[in-house]
Amino acid sequence: MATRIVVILVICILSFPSYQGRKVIINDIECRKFSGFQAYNEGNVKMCLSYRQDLKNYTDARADCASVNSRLAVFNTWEKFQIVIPFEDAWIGLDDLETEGTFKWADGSVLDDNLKIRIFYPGEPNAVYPEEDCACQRCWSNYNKLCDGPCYLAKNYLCEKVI
Ligand SMILES: [Ca+2]
Ligand SMILES: [Ca+2]
Repeated sequence: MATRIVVILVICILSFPSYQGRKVIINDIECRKFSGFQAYNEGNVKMCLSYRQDLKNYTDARADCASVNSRLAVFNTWEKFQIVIPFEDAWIGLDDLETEGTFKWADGSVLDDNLKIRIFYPGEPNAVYPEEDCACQRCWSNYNKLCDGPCYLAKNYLCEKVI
């Protein structure tokens, strides 16, 4: 009986795509030459990301990414968004700091309306407080998508190397 449980557990672990559902490409060398960065993929899309858990506000997170020649990560397609889904309480490169209600990615492009509906949690962005100008992934445990939240909050964040 105990053996059977162990076997089932091992099968479950081996069949899990990767750690916590994150789609890491284990053997990628292109990204790993940059300290702290790993390759992730979804379909034909590959992204080079660093998940930083040292809790910074949005401005400081953005500056930290820039200090290693990267940017807050841009998930501007549905495929790319699949990559960010498992990450928790993390700033990404999306905000409406410039014009309230117009979300822009860290590459300067405006968030597509159709994508906006799909990547924000239902009812978000809601600008409950005037300072809710920054997009955060899984800001609350039951939220598996983006919310707009106050940019001064200290959170994890995702940097992206454009390669
Ligand atoms: Ca806002
Ligand atoms: Ca909100």
